[in-house]
Amino acid sequence: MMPDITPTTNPIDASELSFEDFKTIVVNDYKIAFESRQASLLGRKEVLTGKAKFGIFGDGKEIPQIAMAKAFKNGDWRAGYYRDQTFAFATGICTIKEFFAQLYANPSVEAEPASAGRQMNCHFASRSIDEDGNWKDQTAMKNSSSDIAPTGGQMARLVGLAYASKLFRQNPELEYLKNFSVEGNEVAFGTIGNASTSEGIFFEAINAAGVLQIPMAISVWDDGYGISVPAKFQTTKEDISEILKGFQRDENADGYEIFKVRGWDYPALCETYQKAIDVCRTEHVPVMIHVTEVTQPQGHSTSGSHERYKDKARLDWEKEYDCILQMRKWMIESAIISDEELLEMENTAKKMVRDTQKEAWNEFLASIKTEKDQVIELINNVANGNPAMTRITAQLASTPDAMRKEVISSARKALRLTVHQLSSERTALLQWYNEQHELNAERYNSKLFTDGKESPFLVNAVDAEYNESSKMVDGRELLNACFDANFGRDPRLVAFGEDLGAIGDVNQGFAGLQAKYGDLRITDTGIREMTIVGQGIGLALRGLKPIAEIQYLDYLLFALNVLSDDLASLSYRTKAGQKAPVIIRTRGHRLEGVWHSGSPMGMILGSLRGLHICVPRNMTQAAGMYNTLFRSDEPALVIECLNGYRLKEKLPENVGEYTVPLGKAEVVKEGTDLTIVSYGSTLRVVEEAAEELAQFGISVEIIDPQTLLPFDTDKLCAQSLTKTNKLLVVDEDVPGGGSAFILQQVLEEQKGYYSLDAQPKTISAKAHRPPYGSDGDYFTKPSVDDIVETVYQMMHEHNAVKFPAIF
Ligand SMILES: Cc1ncc(C[n+]2csc(CCOP(=O)(O)OP(=O)(O)O)c2C)c(N)n1
Ligand SMILES: [Mg+2]
Repeated sequence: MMPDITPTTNPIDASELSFEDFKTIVVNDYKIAFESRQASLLGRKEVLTGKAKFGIFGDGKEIPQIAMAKAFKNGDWRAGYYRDQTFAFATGICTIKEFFAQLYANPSVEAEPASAGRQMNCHFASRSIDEDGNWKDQTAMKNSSSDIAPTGGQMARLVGLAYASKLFRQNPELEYLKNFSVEGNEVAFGTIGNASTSEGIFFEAINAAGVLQIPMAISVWDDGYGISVPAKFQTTKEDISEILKGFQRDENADGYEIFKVRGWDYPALCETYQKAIDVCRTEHVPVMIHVTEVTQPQGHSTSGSHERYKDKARLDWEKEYDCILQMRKWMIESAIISDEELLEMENTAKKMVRDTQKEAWNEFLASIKTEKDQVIELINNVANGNPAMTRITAQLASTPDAMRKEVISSARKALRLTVHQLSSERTALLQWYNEQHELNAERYNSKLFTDGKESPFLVNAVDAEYNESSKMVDGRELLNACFDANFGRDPRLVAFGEDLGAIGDVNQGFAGLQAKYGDLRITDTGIREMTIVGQGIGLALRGLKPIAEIQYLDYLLFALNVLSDDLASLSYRTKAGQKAPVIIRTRGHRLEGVWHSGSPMGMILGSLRGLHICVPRNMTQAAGMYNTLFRSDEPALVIECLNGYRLKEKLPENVGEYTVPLGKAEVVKEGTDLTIVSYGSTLRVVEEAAEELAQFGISVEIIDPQTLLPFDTDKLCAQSLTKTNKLLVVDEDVPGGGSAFILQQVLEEQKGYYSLDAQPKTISAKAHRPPYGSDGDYFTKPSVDDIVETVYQMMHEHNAVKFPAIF
């Protein structure tokens, strides 16, 4: 076995170093950079020869990243992008072998800890939880949040990672959380490409961090391009630090420290990073390091060549100002090392990287090779001279680097061809296939959620308790009491959002709680939905329990990218190596107008797999869901009913304790003729309709799934259909939105189709958003009239004598 150790970099403190020590550190830095370049060159070859599907590399950014790594300490965090391989090598966050394992999509967590082969290459992540979902000691690690491909997407999370340090430093109640922080001294390092600073999320995050005054250090790797598009189309004045000068702090106002340094100047880079990170860490001032004159020797990615869009002068300049070449020149000119010594070192490094690459490839192939040998033998045993079968094994045997897909597909084809054959050999093949199916589901499809010891499904079920003196209160007061009890119980809970702090949110759910728990725990934010969610993700990654509030469900769209790309995919894309138990609190469904009345459940169901989606019909159910979520570690979206805050509900005596379990539907009203499935604000409308229907002698059963993800895990809906044989789904999304999902769940997943004796129906809102005013609502959203008439019509079709047509 090759030792897979890439030596990490060390800080340079000139006052304490002998020349020999200095030389050792500098030469080692060069070596890391050189090895990283070799990995990039070889990585590209691996893609071009077909061993990997796609490659994007960190060539041209090596030296700035060495300098950044020197300032990066245990406990610090990174939120960066696909160019950061040298930083990852220099900090030990990734080894060269792991880099190749990811390039090949090795699905083993041991071989590829960042994503278990799920992410494209150069998408880095440290593993911050163990197999049971327990936190590791982050203060003893170099931490990297898991990268995502959408450019700029790391910025929202970066704000939260930095904001956590502020809370740890300023809130003494958090001192007991020893595994996450040492007095809030941790810096959150961000990296972004120059072109990606054109994204709105970048500007939102920069402003937020300036307002919050948090230890966020953002480096811009500026190579003058975003793929083929040069700076003049990307950035005003073609210079991001120039245009951000207004953020520079001065004696009158807080702001940023902004630095500009050339990407090929090793001594200047080391000095700049030391200075910048020092201010950031000690004073909690955000800093920006604009690293200019950066190159991209191999072009953007393996998808094309940069000769297409860079002119000769630019290409020549990039050759000359290659940062590795410049550092080499500087070392020789400064008499740090001789050309001969360097050549020898470079040759050793080249060989080391090549050997490591081969080893990673062989390890990747080894487990597939075993499966391939097994399947060939098993199929040959079944073949019994059948030429179609022997063709399958011959073809597989002659594919030396067969992928798992080819192995498994061969088994499936063979099973299809022998479907009429009853033999122990076929049974053996089938058994092998079934075992592999399980293994592959674990490899490629598992861990949408953490599924650890703090899973919401393991939270004890506690019923709401009432006594004779239990009061009737406004829904918002019930929620307020729930938040109060939980904030008193768990100092990790924080809540923030627009108007959430001083006035306690627009509907008063947090009224009075800032005064009680302080403005570090109950906090107003700017109007910035993406970074409100990012703030939640970063805090949750660092062990806190954030409630990130989106003021209205309609404005979830402004944060949907962060929710979908980052939060929802986090557990899956790290194969449960990281978790971010953020609770997104919002309010929606019918109220007034084109906005403030939305119920885009189809959008949510389609984009947020990886979150639990809670749709409580009232505040009692909402509080019970919060009580479950506050005691568990998976992310969720809770949509309160906008029109429910002033309705009276009975206040449970154990308002901070009772739980509503996720995935448990409730039969809200029993009935015999027809099953109505509904949730959220339409549920009350359905209940009213049921009363009128009773006057016609129609008995409906009403089921509230309570959470859409997961959906009715006990299959109460299908059970109800065995009695009523008729299904109506009512919600206020567009036609074919949330209601289509419910139909799929009840008819297909729960096999409810089996019990139907009438066409299943849905009532939803119209395809457009509702006009303002009560009439707009009536003619757009499902009304009592709509529900009564639809149910009646379904009964009419069943028995026209008893239920003659109304119209
Ligand atoms: C949101 C989004 N839009 C577009 C892309 C496609 N894309 C990938 S990289 C890239 C260019 C990024 O340029 P820059 O930020 O300067 O980084 P560089 O690759 O130059 O280091 C683009 C457009 C993407 N990944 N995400
Ligand atoms: Mg660029």
